[in-house]
Amino acid sequence: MADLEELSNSVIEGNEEKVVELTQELVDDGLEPKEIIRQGLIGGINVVGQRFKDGDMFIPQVMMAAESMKSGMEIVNPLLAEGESSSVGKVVLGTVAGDLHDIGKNLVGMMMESASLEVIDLGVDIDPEEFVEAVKENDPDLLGMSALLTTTMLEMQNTIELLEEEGLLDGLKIMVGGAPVTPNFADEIGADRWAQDAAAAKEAALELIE
Ligand code: B1M
Repeated sequence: MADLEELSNSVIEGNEEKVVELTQELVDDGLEPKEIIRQGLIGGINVVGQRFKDGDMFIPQVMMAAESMKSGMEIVNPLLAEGESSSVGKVVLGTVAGDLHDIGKNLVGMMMESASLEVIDLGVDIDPEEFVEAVKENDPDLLGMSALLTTTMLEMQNTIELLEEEGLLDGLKIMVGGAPVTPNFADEIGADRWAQDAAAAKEAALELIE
């Protein structure tokens, strides 16, 4: 019989096939979906997050682990009873206009998902109007913007200004990050938080949404 530790280890190993098989077995054995998520899937990705932070795991391994966790989640999430949703908050995330770098943003999104945040990833090259539309449509708790180019980071400011013009900043937290973005810049443009890496972004998101 499958157990939760085996599931969590398979997430850490990034063994997607095994994660799917074990998750289904645990469901068939009648285990609570919440337990499967908390102790198996998220339990595993939390270890991955810590190892990544400590420099003991690298980007490709983290991505494989996150993909495995997601596949397990797809089996369990529909089984959660109404009002028992595993999401603790909603995040809209994207890379700003003119910028096609998405590796860091994807890692940030995966880490946030591992913390039970619902992430709506808009992709790359997202202009201020598109961010504004997504905020109107999804009513998120947090908007996260990523930029990797010194020439595109100013789009973060343009987006915040447009959100303000549209009266959408009430109750909406803003987080920015990416290699050229500094805490000072985040302050100057009126963002609520800057985060250095994906693990810090996850922690900051949870604090902001709390
Ligand atoms: Co480009 N690129 N690139 N590039 N590229 C950089 C960023 C650069 C520093 C390389 C260099 O010159 N040394 C330089 C920028 C210079 C500058 O502006 N200061 C550069 C350039 C110039 C360019 C082009 C203009 C090159 C050209 O065509 N002449 C071009 C621009 C294209 C465009 O965007 N319009 C370009 C293109 C590309 C590729 C397409 C080839 C590819 C991107 C592929 C992809 O993303 N799908 C690419 C890559 C891979 C890089 C480097 C090598 C690596 C970036 C990366 O993925 N890092 C990069 C040089 C480098 O950084 N060493 C470089 C790994 C990733 C995990 O880290 O993205 O920093 P990072 O994300 C971290 C944190 O920053 C933070 O957490 C992440 C995870 O820990 N974080 C957040 C990120 N977003 C966050 C959001 C948050 C919080 C934290 O809250 C919401």
